Amino acid sequence: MKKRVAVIGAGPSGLAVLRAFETARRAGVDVPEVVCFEKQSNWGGLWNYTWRTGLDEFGEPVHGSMYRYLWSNGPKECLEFADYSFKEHFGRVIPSYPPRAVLHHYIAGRVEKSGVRAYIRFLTPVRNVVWSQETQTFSVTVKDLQKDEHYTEQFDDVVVANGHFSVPNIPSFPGVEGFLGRVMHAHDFRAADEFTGKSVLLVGSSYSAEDIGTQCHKYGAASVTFSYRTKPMGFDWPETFEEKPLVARFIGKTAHFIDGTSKDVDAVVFCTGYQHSFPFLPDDLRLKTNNRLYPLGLYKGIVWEPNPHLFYIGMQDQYYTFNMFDAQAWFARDVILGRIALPDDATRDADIKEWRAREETLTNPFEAIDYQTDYVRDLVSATDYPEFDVDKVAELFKEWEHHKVEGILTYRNKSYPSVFTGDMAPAHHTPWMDALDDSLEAFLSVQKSAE
Ligand code: FAD
Ligand code: NA7
Repeated sequence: MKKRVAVIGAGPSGLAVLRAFETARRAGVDVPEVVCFEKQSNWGGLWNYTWRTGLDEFGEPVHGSMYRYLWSNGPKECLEFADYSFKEHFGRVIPSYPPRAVLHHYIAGRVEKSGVRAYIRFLTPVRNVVWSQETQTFSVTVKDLQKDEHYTEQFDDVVVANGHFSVPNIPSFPGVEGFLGRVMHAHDFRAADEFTGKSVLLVGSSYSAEDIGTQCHKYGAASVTFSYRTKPMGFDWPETFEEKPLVARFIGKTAHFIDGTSKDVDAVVFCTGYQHSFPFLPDDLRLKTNNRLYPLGLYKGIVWEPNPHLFYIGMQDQYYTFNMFDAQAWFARDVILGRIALPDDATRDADIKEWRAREETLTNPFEAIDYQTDYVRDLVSATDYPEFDVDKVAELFKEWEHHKVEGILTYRNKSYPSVFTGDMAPAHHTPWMDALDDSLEAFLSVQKSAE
């Protein structure tokens, strides 16, 4: 009987797996039957915008954490697919920092062309995965949301690609229950114009705080205050911004910080990160980790150590995204196809420990970029995923870091060359701070040449 592979999730990671198998099939390889289960009605994962928060129309937790007016927070040249350039997709060069809809179009375009939609069962969340030692197969139970029915099928391998920026981590602070204003997590943030004229407090000091804070400023917030636990972001913020240490308590509309200072605010947004969550997996198959570059338990960051029929894609903290998911998907595919022979348990364990030990020595973003670059290089060299110059991508990431330090409100006006086609991106027709329309049509209208 033909082998069967289940893929959980049709975001960029799950789609990379479908694309990997389809590429092999089209090259004449006898590939397994692949079935992808996706709980949303469309593909693209987080890039598939939803206005909903909380529960969806079926009572399922809403996956989406993206918001209106979200623009890529890194250069598109760093995430470009090695087998499908932006130029190929759009038929011309486009600026380096596209809004969400443009990136969704790009992700979808590649998989549409490879015809993999037929492998996806939409509106079908995975509920339960059980491994049988006896039959050496997984029983995967899913719910068909439209029919309101559960069913179970058998698979030889399972690939978990359900993302890890969807289930919010929400701490509590004394007095927050009595705060006289809006309190929410970044997962539920949808539009910055809700905060026009308001003073906003963002708890957290990473990407969500930085981006939601600058969005609120762009759409007219009166002030933006960040509260950090470990260290401030330290950018050269506009004068209506402040960075404060951790909140000690809330009284009325006032946030009191542990350094004894305070600030009156209208709204609090917890930008306190996300949890890796796999409610459909039993303990013996479930990855337990925080958001980091090398979670334990995964050989090459992909293959579940205790059971190499289970794979995880995209579970790392991410500098690299789409092309790293591709590199992982090609690797997982080749293990499943028997093209990559896994070493014995002890060798796998030693390899994981070596990567993890190096991860623990990293002290700054530049070292972290080099680390993830080496990780991607290692994966790409193991498969027939098109070789690409990861050192050039690393250089672009480092340039991006410098550009953010030079101007947190202006870095998105910069342009970078494609690692694949060599073309320099043109400047966008409108500086990011003035570009209030984030639609694909507005973004792709008249372009200027690179500055
Ligand atoms: P996801 O995109 O989360 O997709 C997972 C899929 O699994 C979803 O479609 C979901 O519906 C499905 N799923 C979940 N549970 C189940 C289940 N039980 N059964 C079936 N299906 C299920 N990256 C960048 O490169 N650039 C950016 O600018 C950028 N901005 C970001 C902004 C925000 C606010 C967030 C939260 C993330 C951002 N990212 C960005 C990172 C983002 O994680 C990746 O770009 C990418 O979306 C990860 O892909 P994924 O497929 O691993 O996960
Ligand atoms: P991250 O990058 O995981 O960052 C989480 C932030 O939340 C980080 O600054 C943490 O502080 C902070 N945090 C976590 N728990 C607490 C508590 N209890 N109190 C105060 N602060 C806390 O998540 P993001 O949402 O910013 O980014 C995730 C993705 O979304 C990313 O890929 C982006 O592209 C968009 P710490 O520094 O650990 O002290």
